Amino acid sequence: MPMDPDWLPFHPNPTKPSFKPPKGAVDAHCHVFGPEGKFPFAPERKYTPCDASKEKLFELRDFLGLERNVIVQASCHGTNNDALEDALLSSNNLARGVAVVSPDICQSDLRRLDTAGVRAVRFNFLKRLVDIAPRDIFQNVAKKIANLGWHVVVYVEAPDLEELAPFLKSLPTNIIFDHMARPDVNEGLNSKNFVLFQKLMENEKFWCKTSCPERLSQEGPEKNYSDILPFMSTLIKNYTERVLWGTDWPHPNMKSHMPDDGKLVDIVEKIAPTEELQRKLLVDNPMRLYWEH
Ligand code: 0GY
Repeated sequence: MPMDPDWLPFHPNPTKPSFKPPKGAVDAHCHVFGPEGKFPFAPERKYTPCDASKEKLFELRDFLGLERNVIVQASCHGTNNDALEDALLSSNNLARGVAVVSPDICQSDLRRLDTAGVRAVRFNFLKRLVDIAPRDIFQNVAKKIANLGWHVVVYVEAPDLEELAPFLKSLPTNIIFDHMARPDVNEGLNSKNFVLFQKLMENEKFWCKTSCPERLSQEGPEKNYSDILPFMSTLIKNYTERVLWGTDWPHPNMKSHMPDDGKLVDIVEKIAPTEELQRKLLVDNPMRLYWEH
């Protein structure tokens, strides 16, 4: 099946970043797609991407000066984590995974994923990406994975946060928000939803990824996504111990433009202006969550 006609493939030759990430830096949000010939996309998917292989991902990691990846199961692969598992097993312990699992997954399959390097499940609340499961299904999955020491990664948009917050608080594991729960840049730092988001972040079970300027910025790459950067710096300053960063390569569903991954790395210096903040964001925090247990 060819990729969707409006699909933008990942950047063919990103710039070498001028910012040099600290030793051991982790890209804590990226994906592998296919290759479709070996790992077919899920029949229930909402989009058909281009192939984005583990080899390409690891090559980009080295080129950008990063050392590790957290690979997140994308919706186009549904609950079949074979491509993810294969990438983890060939990563030489340099990758961890976030899976999407079916509610009836058995403990032995969970243990196999754990051995491969999976440390979390993802709950996706974006209607354009998935048919959203009832809450009790998510609750049961969360219970199943809690005793493995895994956590839950949540993909939600800011307007849905208020309604979802009590449910998320009730889950038995840490919760990691993708892309800062997608704040609306036009509403500003003092908007009701971003204030609510920060209030949630006061609770130590919540973490977030200060990622995806390319999806959230209105100003775009010409202005270096500068309108979204204050959201990232605020979270990094206020919740330094519980923030992560990632490229989001290969940038699924980007329709406006394809970001230059090297330039995304250069943004780190702007949102985490000291060496200590950079080390926490890129090394200490993701290592604690994904490698050190
Ligand atoms: C992201 C963002 C998107 C897609 C997915 O699972 C996915 O398909 O996560 C998106 O379209 O916003 O984090 O990759």
